[in-house]
Amino acid sequence: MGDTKISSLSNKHVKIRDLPITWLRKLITMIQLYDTDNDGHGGYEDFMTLADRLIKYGKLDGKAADDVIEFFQSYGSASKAGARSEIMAATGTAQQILAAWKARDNPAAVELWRSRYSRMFKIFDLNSTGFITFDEYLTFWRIFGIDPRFARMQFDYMDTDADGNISEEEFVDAAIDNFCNADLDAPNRFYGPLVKY
Ligand SMILES: [Ca+2]
Ligand SMILES: [Ca+2]
Ligand SMILES: [Ca+2]
Repeated sequence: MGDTKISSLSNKHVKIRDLPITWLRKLITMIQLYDTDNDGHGGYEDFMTLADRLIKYGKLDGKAADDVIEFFQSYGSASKAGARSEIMAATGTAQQILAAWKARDNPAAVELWRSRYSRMFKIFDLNSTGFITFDEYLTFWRIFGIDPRFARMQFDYMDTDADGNISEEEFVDAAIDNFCNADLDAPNRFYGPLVKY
């Protein structure tokens, strides 16, 4: 695979066309899902739309609804320093992809993603049981508008101990693998079927 060679390239000189195609498709899939207003990149308004959808579909109110808004506000904010904010500050899809590619090789950025996805897990654990059931998982697909026919396949893929629920560790590991794994045959579909590119 050409992945090792690409990872060792100086990030400054990486072009979109140099990136492994499966990883690129995963990133474009993710960016398109977050880009709810289709202006080419995931920005603050998009995150607020996702928060509204989750509150509505999850029938949340009170503190649960406040937590969702706070989570998406912090996730969508470009004001904080670090690699994550470089992704959020990017104003186009290509810029956002290249910033994400750089973040992938940065342990501090990956740690930040882990903590974001830990919080995301708690948000989608709608009834705070400490695990995500398949029904709760469908809410995740619904707010992003992903075709639910593929939800069971991905749920079973993430459920590595096959206990019928997604634990926080399973959720975060799958999210980070989706983001970091540049193998061409990577089977993880954390954000659903990949877009064509
Ligand atoms: Ca947008
Ligand atoms: Ca739950
Ligand atoms: Ca499990």
